[in-house]
Amino acid sequence: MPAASSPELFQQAADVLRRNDMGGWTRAAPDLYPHQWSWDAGFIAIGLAHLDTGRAARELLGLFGHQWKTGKVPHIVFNPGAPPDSYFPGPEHWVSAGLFPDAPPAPPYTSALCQPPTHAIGAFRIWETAGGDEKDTALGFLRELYPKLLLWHRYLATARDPEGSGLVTIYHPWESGTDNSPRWDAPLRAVEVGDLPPYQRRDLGHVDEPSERPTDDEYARYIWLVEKIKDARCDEARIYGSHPFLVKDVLFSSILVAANEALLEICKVVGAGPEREEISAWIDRGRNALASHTDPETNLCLDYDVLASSPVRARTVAGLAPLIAGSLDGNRLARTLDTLYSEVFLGHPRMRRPLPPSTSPDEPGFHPRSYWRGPVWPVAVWLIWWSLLRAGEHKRAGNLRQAALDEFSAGHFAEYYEPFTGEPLGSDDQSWTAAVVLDWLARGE
Ligand code: 9WN
Repeated sequence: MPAASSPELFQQAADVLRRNDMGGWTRAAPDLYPHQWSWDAGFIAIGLAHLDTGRAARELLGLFGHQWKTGKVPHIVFNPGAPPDSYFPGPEHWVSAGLFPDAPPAPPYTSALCQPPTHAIGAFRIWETAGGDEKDTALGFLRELYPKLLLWHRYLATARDPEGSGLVTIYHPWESGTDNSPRWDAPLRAVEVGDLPPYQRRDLGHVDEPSERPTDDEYARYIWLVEKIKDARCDEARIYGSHPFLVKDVLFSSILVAANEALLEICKVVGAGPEREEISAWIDRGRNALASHTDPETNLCLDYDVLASSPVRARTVAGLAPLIAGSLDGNRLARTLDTLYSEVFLGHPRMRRPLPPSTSPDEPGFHPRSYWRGPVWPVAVWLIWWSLLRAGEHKRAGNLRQAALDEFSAGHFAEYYEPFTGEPLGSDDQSWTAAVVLDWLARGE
């Protein structure tokens, strides 16, 4: 397909979101992902904000309607209308309300995991984007969502960080959103898989080649971890005491810092006061922790395997977490930018365009077609672009945006792209890809 002009591309992206609109919420993709995913919804709201403030607001309010008693926002809200064999593990596998005392009591069911908290970022963008008559709608929305966002962030700062370290602990690679990244290879290898009920993967039916998706061995571990969480009835303390996968995720944690900054902005808009100190303390703690988990040799921020008591050495886009968390001093910003533009990432000689690959091509676990092991993910590019803007790096941000639009303008709105050839991979018409393209086009910088 030839590259579309900006107005055409805007229209095509808007059409993807309309086609994926299931009536007030957006499926992540037409076939592969027929449900609502949590961190996707944050990005989708950013795209929808350019089309319809009220609809963008509903995307997040709807998701938060399924928030657990603990404050957790579930990683998937299952679409009761999706065919039972369309996604695995589906609602019948999780049976959340029956098993988990903290889950919402009635269907639609949810998974028991969570994902990075993009929601406050999306919510504040809805406010920033709304103009004229829509400002009142946006204000009403922020007032309604704010207490739910606060509970969600408090859950992450406490249940998911009982050590008060400033870093969020994940229980499953799916919680990171970067499922089969080499970041998880070592901690997953240490998981001993026991007897599993028979299951059939559904994802492989929706891609051209199995190598674009995680392997069967990874899936067995994913499903085993789900079983362990079900055994613990998703009781956070029990999980912390017995679960075979507990990792401090620096990318998740950096998104939480950025989301807490957005939450402080929302506090100002809605006139909330007393919690501001608490939120500011979370931000400081998060930034300090990310600084102390940055490897001086590679200048990459490293996840921390709680059970092995060791950093996880993998060169992935997550290593740039401190840039996403923001407020780096001049020296650290310069070093982080050097890393981003070095041959390890954007400047790698084989990269088709200067875009950050999910995993460095120099990393032994790199695979150019396999999901989070190398392909370029538009949403990860958006996060880096947005972080550059927040850091005042407007020229770099502009160049990145242009490279992204050049790469993603052929109308596929693919889930991810081969880094050396630009071939679209995974699902087409992925909602969050359309959403970030809309944002790039609408922002124009
Ligand atoms: C598991 C929906 C989700 C994204 C994740 C991406 C992929 C699911 C899967 O799709 O994960 O949650 O079945 O592979 O890795 O980031 O939220 O788009």
